[in-house]
Amino acid sequence: MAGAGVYSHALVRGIPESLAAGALRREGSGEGSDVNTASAREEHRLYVQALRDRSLVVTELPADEAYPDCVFVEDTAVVCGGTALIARPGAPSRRGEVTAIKKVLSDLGLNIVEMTDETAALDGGDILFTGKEFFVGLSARTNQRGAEILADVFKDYAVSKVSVSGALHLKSFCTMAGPELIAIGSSDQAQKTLMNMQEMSEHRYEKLTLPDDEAANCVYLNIPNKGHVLLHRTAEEFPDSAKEFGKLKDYLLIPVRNTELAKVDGGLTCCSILFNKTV
Ligand code: M3B
Repeated sequence: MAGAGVYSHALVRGIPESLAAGALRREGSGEGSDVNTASAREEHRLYVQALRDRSLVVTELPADEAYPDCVFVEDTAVVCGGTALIARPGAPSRRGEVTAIKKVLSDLGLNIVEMTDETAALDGGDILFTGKEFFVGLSARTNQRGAEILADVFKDYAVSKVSVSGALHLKSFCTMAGPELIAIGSSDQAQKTLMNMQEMSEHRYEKLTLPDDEAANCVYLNIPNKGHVLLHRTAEEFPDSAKEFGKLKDYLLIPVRNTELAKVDGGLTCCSILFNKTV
């Protein structure tokens, strides 16, 4: 992986029927609102189509009814520079999701490293790769041991830990939105976390502040000859944040609706593992 957003491949997975009743929810999350599975699948289809349209090679794994959260593949592996670190999801009910992911990433030619330490926990949603370094959110789902193992595996990069509370994952309120650009939500938690990250880093990043934390979870693609591409939440969902995205210059902006998976704490990055095989 050379820089943020440089990808040739994507791995996605279907939405099981079991998601609506069985997917984990943070306390108070999407309260009283049932997931409409048909709408969720339609939104997901458009998301996958947006990746395909940008000429990524997309592999789609079928859903597994035994794992209600299996569409959120981001949490199951961290891929960088030809190596896939298979995660050990912090939620015990999600651990089995990695088996199918490991097989397909291995079939795709990646070098597989497993996290066998039973004291380790790591969700990919807590891992922010900026293209230059890693930030690991220490959350209810990712612990010190998980972060240490990641640092061991991706030795070429600095790995800094930041504590995350009041949100599920680090990427619940921040992601990369450009080669040097961090998208960040406006909540105190988001702003504080960004300050911590900046203090630990030797690099200087630009920031894109979004009024809504949820909107700060966007997918940045840097595709040869296509320039900067950003999949972001729609104006209908987050009008104020969409206005901020609209100010980005020289970007192809692709609004993607994600109303249904959001009810079970899923954002745009959650639904794919993006990696580069052309290196
Ligand atoms: C979400 C899992 C939801 C489980 C992703 C990152 C931030 C907004 N019900 N997983 N990776 N979280 O998303």
